[in-house]
Amino acid sequence: MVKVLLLNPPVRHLPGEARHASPPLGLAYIGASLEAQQIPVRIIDAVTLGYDVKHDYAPDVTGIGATPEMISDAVRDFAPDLIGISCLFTMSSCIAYSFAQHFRQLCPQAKIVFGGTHATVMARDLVREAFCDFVVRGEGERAMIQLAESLDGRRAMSDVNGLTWLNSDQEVVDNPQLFIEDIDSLPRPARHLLDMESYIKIGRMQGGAYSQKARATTLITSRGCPAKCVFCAIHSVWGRKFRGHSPEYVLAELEDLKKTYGITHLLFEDDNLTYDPVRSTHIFQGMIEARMDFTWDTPNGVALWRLDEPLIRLMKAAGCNRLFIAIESGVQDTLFKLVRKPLRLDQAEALIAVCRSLRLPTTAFFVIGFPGETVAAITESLAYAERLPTNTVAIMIATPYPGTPLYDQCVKMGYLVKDFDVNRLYTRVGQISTPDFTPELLFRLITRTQVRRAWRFPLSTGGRLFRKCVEDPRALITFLGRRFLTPLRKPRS
Ligand code: B12
Ligand code: SF4
Repeated sequence: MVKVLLLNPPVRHLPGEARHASPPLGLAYIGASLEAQQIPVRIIDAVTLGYDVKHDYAPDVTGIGATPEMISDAVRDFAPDLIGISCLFTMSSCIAYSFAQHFRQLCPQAKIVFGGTHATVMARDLVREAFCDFVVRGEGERAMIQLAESLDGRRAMSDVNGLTWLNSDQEVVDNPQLFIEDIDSLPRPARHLLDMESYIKIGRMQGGAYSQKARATTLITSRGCPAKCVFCAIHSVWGRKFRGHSPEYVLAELEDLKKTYGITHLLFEDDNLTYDPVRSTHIFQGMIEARMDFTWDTPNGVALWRLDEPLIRLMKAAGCNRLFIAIESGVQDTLFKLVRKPLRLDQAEALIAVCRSLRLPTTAFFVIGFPGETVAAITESLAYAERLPTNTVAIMIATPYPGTPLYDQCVKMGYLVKDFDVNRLYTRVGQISTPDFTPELLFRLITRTQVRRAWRFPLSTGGRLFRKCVEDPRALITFLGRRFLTPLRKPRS
């Protein structure tokens, strides 16, 4: 029987970027599916192993986590036949590749397969690399079982869902990629294959600033989103059809998180937690009826266009203690025409008022710097962000990830910056330059907005920081340096 090792590689770490460590849910789902077929599987999370150490993985590439050498013994001892490497983030992909190169030397008999958002988009290039045998495009649960069967001689390679591989003529073959229709048929993520205490102890999952003190963990209850926001990279893996776990499946997972790991705070990583209001109503009602007593938030942002007042009230009653909401632009025309998000600003404002009346803290996400956005429109959007009565706003720069309409548009129009660098595709590093704006201008505008907003809302997080900076100018220099200026530098970190 084929033995499978799954690796969550370290993430690239840019100056000023907050560190994170959250359970690699995708690998835990794959692990559970392999275990259900009695296929021996092990997960190594290189992020948490060596979390406190920064390493140079390649020239100009600093990341947090273990080096390939640090996990060599564990890999050699397990002697895997198939090594699966998760490669979600474009900006961290070179670290994933460096691990594969190391494994190639360490266990030359093992096949190496990549999966995840970035690998899915780059599949045809990746399989031509010496360190990569296969890429699974899209969801990995079924495909990894099929690939293991194929390596055991029980299935044709052409019959592995979403597999990209080289045939005997060295031609790249893309097997059809089918989505898993009934995601309740998947076993719950095998968190027992992870060191769950390490994430809880580190306490820096996405949105970690709000969950550090609790025993927190992440979960994802749905896949796919029908919207077409130009910067979004999820569709290559999840598709456009919304597929949700049933309330029963979710509530059973929540019970398990409480009983097995003593979790008290949840981070729903869904792209669209409330897309199906009936499903989400049952989930939240179920949490209340079972007196689960979690606090929870939505660090990945909820879609306001699928929310209404009764649902927000129910969310609050079910323990929601902060809503992260994706507004993106304060200019309706930009939202509809450039971002292509189906959100009406008047609807957003009404729902934010509901949150305020319920004393439910909110953080709004904004993105500026879309091709076609004029300086006047950007300034108007930022003025909106400055006034918006949410507790905080996070303003990001539009980032062209390969596989997104935004990337294709920038390539077509010649809008990628001259020193475009996939290793720096981070939402605080501008990589788009148009006749209207440069990354430097966007930075200046964002900084100005945050300072003005802090002045306008002195009791907000930004406002408190602002007062601290006024009292001690060194704090201001550190803050501005960390948050805004360092990402502009070339990345010798
Ligand atoms: C949670 C999350 C994070 C978390 C942690 C993720 C983790 N450790 O798993 C944190 C906070 C670290 C994070 C950070 C960032 N993120 Co993020 N994140 C997500 C999010 C919302 C959910 C990921 C998740 O858990 N999915 C659930 C599991 C079940 O799915 P999965 O991991 O994709 O795994 C499935 C498949 O991909 C595949 N698969 C995955 N690995 C493997 C391995 C093998 C061998 C195989 C066969 C298959 C396979 O099978 C799995 C099961 O079906 C996704 C959006 C999304 N819906 O996926 C964005 C997403 C992955 N993030 C994204 C981005 C842009 C970022 C940042 C760059 C943002 C920024 N600040 O600039 C940073 C990167 C930081 C860095 N230094 O590299 C983009 C990726 C785009 C890209 N090409 O880079 C996404 C797609 C969001 C989007 N809307 O576009 N993120
Ligand atoms: S609503 Fe969210 S998940 Fe859906 S396409 Fe837009 S950014 Fe992506």
